[in-house]
Amino acid sequence: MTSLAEGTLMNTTDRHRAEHKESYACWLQYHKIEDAALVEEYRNWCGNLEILTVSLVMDSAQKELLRGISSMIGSEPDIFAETTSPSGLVLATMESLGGRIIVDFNQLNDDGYVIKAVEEAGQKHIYLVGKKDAGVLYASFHLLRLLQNRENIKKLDILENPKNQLRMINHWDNMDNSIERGYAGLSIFYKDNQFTNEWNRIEDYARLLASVGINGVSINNVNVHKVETNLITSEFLPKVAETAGIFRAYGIKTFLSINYASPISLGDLTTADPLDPSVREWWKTKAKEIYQYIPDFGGFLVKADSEHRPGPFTYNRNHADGSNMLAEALEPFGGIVIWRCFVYNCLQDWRDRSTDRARAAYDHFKPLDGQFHTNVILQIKNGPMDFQVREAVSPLFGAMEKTNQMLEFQIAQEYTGQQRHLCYLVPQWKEVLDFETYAKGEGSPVKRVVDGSLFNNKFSGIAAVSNIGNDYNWTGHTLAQANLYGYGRLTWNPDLSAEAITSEWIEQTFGHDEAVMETVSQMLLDSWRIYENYTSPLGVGWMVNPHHHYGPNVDGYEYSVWGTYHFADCHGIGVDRTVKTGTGYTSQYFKENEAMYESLETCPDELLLFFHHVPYTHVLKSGETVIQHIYNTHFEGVEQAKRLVQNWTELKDKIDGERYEDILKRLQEQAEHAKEWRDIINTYFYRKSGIQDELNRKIY
Ligand code: GCW
Repeated sequence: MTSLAEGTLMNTTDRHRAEHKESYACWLQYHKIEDAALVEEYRNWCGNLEILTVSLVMDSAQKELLRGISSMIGSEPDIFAETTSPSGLVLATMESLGGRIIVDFNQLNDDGYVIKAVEEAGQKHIYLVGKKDAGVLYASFHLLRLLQNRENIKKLDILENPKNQLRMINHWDNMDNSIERGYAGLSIFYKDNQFTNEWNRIEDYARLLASVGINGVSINNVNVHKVETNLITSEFLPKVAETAGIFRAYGIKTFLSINYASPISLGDLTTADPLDPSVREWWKTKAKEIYQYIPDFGGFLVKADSEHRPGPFTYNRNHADGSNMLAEALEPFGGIVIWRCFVYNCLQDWRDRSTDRARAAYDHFKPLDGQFHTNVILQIKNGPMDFQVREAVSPLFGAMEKTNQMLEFQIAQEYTGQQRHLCYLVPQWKEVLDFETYAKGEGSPVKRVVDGSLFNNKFSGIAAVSNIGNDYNWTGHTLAQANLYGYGRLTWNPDLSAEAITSEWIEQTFGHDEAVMETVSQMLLDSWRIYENYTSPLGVGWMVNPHHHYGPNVDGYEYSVWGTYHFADCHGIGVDRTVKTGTGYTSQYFKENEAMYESLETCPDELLLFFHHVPYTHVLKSGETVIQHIYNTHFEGVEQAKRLVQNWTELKDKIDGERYEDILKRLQEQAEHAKEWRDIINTYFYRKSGIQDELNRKIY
């Protein structure tokens, strides 16, 4: 019998599914195709399903194809288990394909697949073939995407391999159901320190993730508090296992964030020293227990010795000692340790110019290169600070030749408008992935470091902090769904263009109207720079209210109580991170980048204040002075935010009522809030600098 609470919760998901259909379905809309000829064509090719492999993941592929195809062409495909089907789809893995078609499996990696249309003896088959069953699932979602986008499928001949091996989402969900930096409702996993048991929502979530190729998920906050420490105990492991079971059916492995001090917190030992034999034994036993519940458990995600979290430093051990101990415990079961490099001294005194938060990750980790076990991966935030609207790319990428590395993005818009402002991050992520590190000379972009190809790593990939919650549209701002979609697609293939990902998403989400395609695409692609225009300028960062990080507050950075982190005074602004006169941070880059950032002449405008302290009258490459740039961009940003509203209203008759209104409300709020940003920032710098706006606009 389900409890009352469970019953009510189940209803929430069902209600969202039924009453908020479009909002809830995200990009898996599967709207009925109106063009009769196209329906006929698709029915000829996809009217039957022949399934040559039996597995949990194959079942998911079958379910999704049935759901999508029935809904789009209006009739349910018949299913054949034998090789007897007339025309239709054929789902097979390397093992079960037999000689049906020739596939060079050497060209496929573990999650790769082939989609091939073959017309023979009056029969039309589309083969969806994976090296393994996960590949078949990805191929199925790929085909559904093509059908949703009304593509011609007659001549399909596709070979796809994900470029990244680990394609992960990190949840910062707490068991009381709050989400650290969550902007779309409450946790979909937990409530009142228990699991919600809302399994149908988790399954829908798994579908969304698998549709864009995600294959790993960590389900609790990296800040592991008291209750969540118990996730690795028999109290909660059965529920973790149930959750993992749902994800498993979609090719997704489950990971947990752990409390480094667990042996103490769970009351078993008095130390968590990684070199203490009793601690090592404790984790080995613990790993064994976890794998009894979840045989394919992914491993641990660890935030240690950062922002007051426990870690090996307490025992005078380093990050290699700390992570290797866990790695040894997981190794016999094939698990991995993902160890975060977001380690810095949050009590740093910013008046002391010999310390610099930006330096911290590199300073801590670089000297340890070569000391980590093969099943440890270091997870590095895209920038050395913290998911700012603009910051430099972390110099750690490529700096540790003998260490597995992965990249951490944040889909949640902590510093970029918290899913109340529109800020589509794919263009920013592209810049990071394409950033040339020069680690092995030219041709060493970040994307080749984190896909493991540059240094031939055993493990590698990309992770990102989730932006979803239990809101009926999952992401608060309906257009923020595009960030989740784009993250997945880009992680699958970092070479896809932002434009291509964006159009794919719009078509699946809103349909094929040209005006919708054009307008929404422009809105999304411009939105990051618009947001940057009216917020923190030229890479200096923050300027948000302390702690919750929303809204303008120039001096608001919570960790700079001794003075401002931007070093603005009546003469100038910016952080001197040069070797010559500043914190020396630039020396952490390979020499080409060091030289570029070190010199005022070659440092790009958009990062000028990240690297240099300059007078307000310093002239940018754009020809404007720094102060005039601040005024101009802030005035312009507000106009652009207003235009977003205007552009959207022109689509009124082309979008369903709920999504139209939801998005409109957020855009209006953004336009209002942008004015507040403009006024606060412009006033601040006008007062500091005493310099008039050249165009004599009203500053305050
Ligand atoms: O960005 C900061 C956030 C913290 C977060 C931390 C981290 C989970 O403000 O909320 O804690 O980064 O990445 O560990």
